[in-house]
Amino acid sequence: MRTEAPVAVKLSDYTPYPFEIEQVDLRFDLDPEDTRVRADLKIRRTGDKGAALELDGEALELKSVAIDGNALDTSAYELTETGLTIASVPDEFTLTTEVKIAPASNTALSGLYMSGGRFCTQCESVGFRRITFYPDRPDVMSSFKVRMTADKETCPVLLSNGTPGDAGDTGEGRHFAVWDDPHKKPSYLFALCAGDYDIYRDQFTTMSGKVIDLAIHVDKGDAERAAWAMDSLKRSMKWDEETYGREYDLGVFNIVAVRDFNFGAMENKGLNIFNSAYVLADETSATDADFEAIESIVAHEYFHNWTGNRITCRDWFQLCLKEGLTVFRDQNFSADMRSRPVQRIKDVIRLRARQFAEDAGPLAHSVRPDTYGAIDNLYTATVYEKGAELIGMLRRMIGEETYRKGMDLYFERHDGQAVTIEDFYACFEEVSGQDFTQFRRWYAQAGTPEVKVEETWKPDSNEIEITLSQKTPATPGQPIKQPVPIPLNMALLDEEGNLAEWMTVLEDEEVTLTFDLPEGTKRPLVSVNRDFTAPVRVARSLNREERLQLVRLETDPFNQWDGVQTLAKEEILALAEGSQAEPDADLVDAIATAIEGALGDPAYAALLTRLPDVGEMFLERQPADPVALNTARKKLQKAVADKLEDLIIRVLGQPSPQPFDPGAEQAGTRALRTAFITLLAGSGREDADTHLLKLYEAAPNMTEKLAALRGLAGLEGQARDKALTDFEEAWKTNPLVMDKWFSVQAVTGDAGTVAKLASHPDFDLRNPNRVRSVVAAFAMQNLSAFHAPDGAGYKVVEEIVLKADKANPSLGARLLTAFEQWRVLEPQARSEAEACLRRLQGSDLSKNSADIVARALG
Ligand code: 0A1
Ligand code: ZN
Repeated sequence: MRTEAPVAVKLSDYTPYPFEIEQVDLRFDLDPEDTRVRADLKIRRTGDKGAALELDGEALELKSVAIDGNALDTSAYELTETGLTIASVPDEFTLTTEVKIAPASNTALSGLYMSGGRFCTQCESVGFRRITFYPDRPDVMSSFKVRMTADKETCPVLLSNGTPGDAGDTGEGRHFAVWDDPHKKPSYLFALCAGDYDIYRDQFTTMSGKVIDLAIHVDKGDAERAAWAMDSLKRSMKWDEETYGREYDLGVFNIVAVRDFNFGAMENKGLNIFNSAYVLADETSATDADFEAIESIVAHEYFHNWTGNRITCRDWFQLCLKEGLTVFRDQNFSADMRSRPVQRIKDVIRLRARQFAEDAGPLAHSVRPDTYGAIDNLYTATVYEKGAELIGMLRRMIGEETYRKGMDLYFERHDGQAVTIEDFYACFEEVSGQDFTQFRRWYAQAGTPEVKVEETWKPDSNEIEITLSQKTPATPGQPIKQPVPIPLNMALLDEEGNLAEWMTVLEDEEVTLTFDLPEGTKRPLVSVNRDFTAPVRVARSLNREERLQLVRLETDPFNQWDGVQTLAKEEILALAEGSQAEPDADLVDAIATAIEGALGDPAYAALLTRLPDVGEMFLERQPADPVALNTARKKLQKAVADKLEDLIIRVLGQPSPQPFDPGAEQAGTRALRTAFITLLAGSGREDADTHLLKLYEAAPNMTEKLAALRGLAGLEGQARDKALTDFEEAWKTNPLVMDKWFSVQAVTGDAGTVAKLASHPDFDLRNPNRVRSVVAAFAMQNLSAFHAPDGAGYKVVEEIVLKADKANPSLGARLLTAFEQWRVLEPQARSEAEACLRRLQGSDLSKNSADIVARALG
């Protein structure tokens, strides 16, 4: 059977809801197979007299409907697969509905479901309609009161949004609890959790002296592993007070960790629900990357309390209003907690890997799209990551102080409202006196602008002319692009340092800047887009010599790193295309020198060792041959490893810092150690495997253990098998660590490895983390194997995704985005990928997946 792609929803069709829901009273009688939900909605007409009451509802078994206590006859309403319509309703009334749902069979993980035997919810974007009939849209905000009853033994803890009220026994082994949320909210922020947890508790005193009770709920026995998440939460609360003047607004803040979750975490009011991967961490079971991710996701969800919850989105087209802004806030929090330049580089790596690729392929869409098919597919790198870059540009253009004034005005003016991007920018226009009409094109136009830089040096007059021009490539549905304002931090550099530094906002298609320099000045070098002030691709026709010189003189840490990246990219391309047989010795020297020169800042040095990923190279030259690119990348990596051999052996011969601390300083030291472990694995040294096995066995923390395991996984032989067996034996009862075991093999193996992993007894199609640890790891991080010319990579992924998609459409669709780059591939892989997409299109896919496949095929 073939599923049609969903019908598009359009921004231009927006109309306000014609009723206000003044109060929502929910009563849950919780049971895994038969949960009853009674909703009393106090409703008042605000729009058209004749408007029918339309409520969303999905997978609900309606038991009764009443208006002001009078049961409605089936002829008084229309019930469909997607909702309930009552044609004639009074202007003010209370609607009561009762429905039955079955959380235990909800495998989509949207609405009320069970994870690890506990009840939990996920309502963004459209999960609430799977709990009760309701206008499930973000611009309908209401006060919610919740009363739930559940089995006392299996569910001793009962949580919802807001603050707890009455609680007690109801007899027959059941008990109840009431939660009241004083803040009006849209339904997507509703949450409920019930189960037996271990609880890690703490308190936070806000800037006005209010004491907040904080609690993180985790699986039995895991409480101590929530310590870092709690620490991150308290630092986030403090940071938002200091940086944005935002105080927490309820007496309690609860977090619940669940093992089965489609995304990272969810910002439900006062009750954040997290994928347990972003809560649980300790030295032996979590890597520094895990600690870092926990810190930033805890912050992200907490920051949503103001940017998302107090002020929310009018409709889902405005998703970037809360997500871009909140990512920008969490990135700055992380930069303040750690190192600003290192954070910037990591943010850009992520942006380029995920967003630039999205922007360059068939799934490209603008930061605020004006149409969508399946709403779950709107949670993209473009909305999140590019959305954050746009706020960063706004701040650079008006300065930090004015940015803060604009945010203050936004909070003051729109608190309690559901608003649009236009409302947001109106605040900044008011405080800055600037017009952001042209800037808002960034929200409407998809595609990554390319900025071309041309320089002319006139030695006779000591003048340098710099011509900057911009062009955004066509994207699906948007053949013609207009110029956008591009803020570029620039500098002129010479042997002594910076001759000049400034910011140019490139507003037109082209601009020429001329600088008169003092007599006798040697030709300066031009540094462009320092600190990556704009999310653009910079094109310059510099030769290797000039680029090497630029890396040597660069004073901006981001650009120095980026200069090395560009050199490495060109080298990998030359090696892959065969125009060069071996890596250039000067270039390898330059990379090694840059690394050696940065040893004082090990986190930064570690980033300098990183070579561009194969996927990044797809954007550089097409058609792309992933296998050749991977071989070329390895060649360059080996050359760098050879050059740094003594240093690597010396650094790895030193002990890892003890006692363990997850903070930035030690993490930096470990980052360099793991970078060197990776180089050692790629060195081709005969004793690499025994050396790696020793490092694996001796590693006192998961960061280094996993780096060694990953290095070994990519080699053949006994050392590899020994380490993989040992790791599995040691961690078989810890699912988060076992996810890592699955994923190291998926990123280093081939289609056969994936098939084997998928038939492992612990492979669980119902658990998104586990499925991602195999399929996403393989299809998104092991590109030479996924895009193997014989199509075996595609086939194995297709098979698993078809099964996963049946149970969980959101998961299935996300995995299928791995195909987004298929058109740029070399002919064999390309035709296999197309054949696979066509097979998928002819299969029984969820609407979410059908949407991705249809767009990918375009
Ligand atoms: N709002 C959350 C992310 C999120 C989005 C959708 C979800 O289910 C469909 C779940 C979580 C965030 O930005 O953290
Ligand atoms: Zn978010």
